[in-house]
Amino acid sequence: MKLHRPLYCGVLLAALCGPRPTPGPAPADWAFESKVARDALADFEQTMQKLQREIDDAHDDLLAGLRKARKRIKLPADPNEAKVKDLREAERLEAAIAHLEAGDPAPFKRVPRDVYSHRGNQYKLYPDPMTWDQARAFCESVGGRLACIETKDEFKALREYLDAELPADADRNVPETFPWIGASDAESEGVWTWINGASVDGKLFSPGKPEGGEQQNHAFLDTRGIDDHTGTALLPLLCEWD
Ligand SMILES: [Ca+2]
Repeated sequence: MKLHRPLYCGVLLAALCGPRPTPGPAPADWAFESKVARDALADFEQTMQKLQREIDDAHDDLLAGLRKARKRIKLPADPNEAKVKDLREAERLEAAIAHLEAGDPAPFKRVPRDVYSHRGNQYKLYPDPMTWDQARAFCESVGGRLACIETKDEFKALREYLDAELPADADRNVPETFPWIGASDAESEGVWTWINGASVDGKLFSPGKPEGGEQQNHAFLDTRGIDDHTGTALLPLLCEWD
């Protein structure tokens, strides 16, 4: 994961990567000689810093509002005499306050631009290849997870999306065009599960797959379904938000 963080989570995507990012200086290989480029970068950095201040202020306002709401709930000394409704609301507020006080961002869904939507879920193909573990960590770093494909309908829709994302002249039968998805049988050979805990429907495997036995324990999507591969292979990845 560390290897890829600078690649994706530099200045451009700082707003998407990790909790409450603080904009840092541009990477060394962005030390442009062109004045136009340097000026554009300086403008961008200024905007990012301004946005960061606004995010910090909004965070503080939210925390203050939640604390105020909690203060307004007066619970009797004996919890047995409290109304259930008040107790539950106090608990919810206290949990949210603790979350924000720990410095974690408000848990809103963060979905990047240019996602593909299907039946309430969003998906995005990231073409830069990485290992399965790195792909899993990357999707989590942008607020999603490696895609879990649980129905034939979802597979069909995603296949259309992936085909549309590839250049028209791309060879669609080479592994370089197949993305990692979130299934594995690494824990127990032959028992394929999605990272969301669901079992993999055997009917969704590509014909003749899985075939790699103990050598291949991580899933990618080929043109006909789920396929197995060695987790250290470098492939593109498909993230999902729900
Ligand atoms: Ca296996």
